[in-house]
Amino acid sequence: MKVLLLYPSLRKEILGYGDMGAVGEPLALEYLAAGAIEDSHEVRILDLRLHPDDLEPTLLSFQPDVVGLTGYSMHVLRNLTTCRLLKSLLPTCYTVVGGHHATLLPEDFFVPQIDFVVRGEGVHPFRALLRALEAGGPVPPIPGVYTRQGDVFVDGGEPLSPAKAMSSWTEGSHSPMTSTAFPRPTVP
Ligand code: B12
Repeated sequence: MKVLLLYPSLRKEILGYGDMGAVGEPLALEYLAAGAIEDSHEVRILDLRLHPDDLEPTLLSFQPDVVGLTGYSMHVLRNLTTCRLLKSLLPTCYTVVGGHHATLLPEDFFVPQIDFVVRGEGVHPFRALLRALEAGGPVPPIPGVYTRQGDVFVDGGEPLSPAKAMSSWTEGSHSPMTSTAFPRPTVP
């Protein structure tokens, strides 16, 4: 199958320093690609932070069967818009979202333009999903994967590795989401 993996771009809409202020290689997508290539899928990664204008041309020239999107919480709205555009251009292409926000709040992606939401570790469920899609017929329950069936998303079971382990606060992480890590200063 032809698989396109997308890292979203926000330009300077959310972070003042923009996409290029703190850019790392799209490691999650590289892991997913490595797994999919093992199963002989044709895979491309498009990092929209570096190539913000290439989405439509790539969709139209590559004609992927499956598009996988990663993202943090700040990327949710952009990923929803991207999937809507994608479905309007390629109605039969499957859309899969994963990453930090999909792990924390998968229900934010329970919308018609998204077909699968992956929680937690992604390589094994993504491989299993691609195999199932390639085989055709209904997708069996896959741990960590929510599958859209009409208007509802069906839970394939707990992820193989605990989703919480990916998001819980640990000393040394750089962006705490809890108020205990950086307590508010008391105002005299
Ligand atoms: C390295 C890192 C960075 C690096 C590199 C980031 C980059 N863009 O490449 C730097 C230092 C630059 C960085 C910056 C920021 N970061 Co940062 N960062 C991390 C860190 C420590 C590891 C992320 C990583 O590379 N993991 C390795 C990859 C392989 O794992 P993964 O992304 O989780 O992917 C796996 C699964 O999620 C899943 N998956 C992921 N995508 C997809 C897609 C599909 C289709 C599927 C099926 C599966 C799937 O499969 C993958 C393999 O198992 C995490 C904390 C953590 N411990 O995870 C925070 C973290 C992701 N960062 C966070 C934040 C907030 C930021 C900043 C916004 C901070 C800021 N205020 O500036 C910036 C954003 C920069 C930017 N422009 O994008 C938050 C996100 C919170 C959230 N709710 O979204 C985290 C979770 C830290 C935290 N606990 O708060 N970051």
